[in-house]
Amino acid sequence: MIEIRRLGPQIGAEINGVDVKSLDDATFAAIYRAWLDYNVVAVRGQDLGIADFLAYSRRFGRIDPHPSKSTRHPNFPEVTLLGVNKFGPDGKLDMAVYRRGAEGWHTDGSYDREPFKATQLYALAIPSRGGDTLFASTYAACDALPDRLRRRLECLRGAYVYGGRKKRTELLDPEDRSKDPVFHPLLRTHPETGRTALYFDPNKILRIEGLDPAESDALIEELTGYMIQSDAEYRHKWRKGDIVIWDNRCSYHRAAGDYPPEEDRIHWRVSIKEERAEARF
Ligand SMILES: O=C(O)CCC(=O)C(=O)O
Ligand SMILES: [Fe+2]
Repeated sequence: MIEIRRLGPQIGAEINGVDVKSLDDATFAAIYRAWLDYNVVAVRGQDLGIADFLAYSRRFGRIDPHPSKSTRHPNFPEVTLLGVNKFGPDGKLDMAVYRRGAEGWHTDGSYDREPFKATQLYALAIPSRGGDTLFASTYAACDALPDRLRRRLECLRGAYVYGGRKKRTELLDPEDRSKDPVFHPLLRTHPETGRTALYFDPNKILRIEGLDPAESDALIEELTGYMIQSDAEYRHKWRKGDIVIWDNRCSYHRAAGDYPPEEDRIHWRVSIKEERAEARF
């Protein structure tokens, strides 16, 4: 029997009592509903092969291979490997692999014309300490904006590229490192819940369209201050066999990036986009 338990005050839910390899449509619909309601969902205790992980992930939408080609699974390009090849040929810790996702709060795929709907991770190896993933609600960030700021954001868009202003593009192949920016409104209505969220990523934003550079920098700094609302966070402590999916349309996340580097922390990861046409089920 499926059991859904709320974890954080606004976001985060845990699901027990299911095997995602053999879910009927009604049980999947309950997981999907919980995900829309709680934005981050952890399904515990799964034992999956890579084809199982892909088949389950496709129930949420279309899987898109990540632009970081060097971290793709060699046989399954839609799957990104996290925590694999952490040490270079010289034996040195590769910080871009070890600290992937730990450089700050972010939403995945804002550099893409069609940003990621969801990101899903499956935990294959978990260190003895550290290595949590932190989440925060961007609905709450939007609700916290003062009226004057919210009204100002209504007609503004951000320009985004992979690597942002700091040009953190180490994980990309050299020929993929300079792409044109894409534009997204700073306030976005979630297409499935109808709620408005702050859509903003300080690591990938270049500037705010139509503002002079000083104004744009000042607004980026001001918005950064609203991202994390303390009653709207959830911190996931991983167990091997967890599948965690988060909704990039209404949450931020970051890796803690603090586990003992000599230990393994390995996940399969997929980026999921909106379905093009057909219904999901
Ligand atoms: O490894 C993690 O905890 C999350 C990394 C991350 O930001 C991502 O996979 O998008
Ligand atoms: Fe991320």
